[in-house]
Amino acid sequence: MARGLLIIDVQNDFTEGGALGVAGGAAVAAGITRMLAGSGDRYDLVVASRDWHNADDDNGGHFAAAGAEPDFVTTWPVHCVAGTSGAEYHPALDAGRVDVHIRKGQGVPAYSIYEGTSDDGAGLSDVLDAADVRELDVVGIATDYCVRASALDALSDGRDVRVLVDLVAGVSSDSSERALEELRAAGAKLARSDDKLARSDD
Ligand code: VGL
Repeated sequence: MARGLLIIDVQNDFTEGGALGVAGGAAVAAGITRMLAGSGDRYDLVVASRDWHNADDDNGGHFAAAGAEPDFVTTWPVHCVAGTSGAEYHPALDAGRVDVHIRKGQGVPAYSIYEGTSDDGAGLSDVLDAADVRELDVVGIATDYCVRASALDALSDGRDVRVLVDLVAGVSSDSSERALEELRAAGAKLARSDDKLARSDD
């Protein structure tokens, strides 16, 4: 049985200075790189997602209409447009460690990595099955949106899921805390990248 790492949306637009910058995003990028450098054989498979939206439409209402204020819950500023620097991985993330790249959100809101496809057109479940990955650690941005949705889908997909709480960053601290509690109630373990459990009642 193999263990995999899911790196969710560690992209310039979701880090400080980006279109939808999340506090702590750059530190998450650097922390993931540090973890992978420190224990290179910890994961049999590393999969990373990128939001990859269309430039010329509102991506199914995901982008706030021109002139309207985004509500930062279901509508957002323009972000992660395919091919722009905002959609690239943050430079502190060592993308050379990524085995499979998943892109999602072309014309639609797509919070979960399960909504995307690899460069070969495969969905995540098939990618994980091909490598016999049953155990998954989840890290990235944003705790309360794409990390939450991806980890919930991984649980529904029958994987053993741990969220590494020192390697996630969220849009708001309240909704991030709620998301972590929801994930724990759904069966995820909350752990730290040093392998210690983050919550004693897990
Ligand atoms: C995300 C808000 C809008 C995320 C994506 O990656 O969590 N958040 N689009």
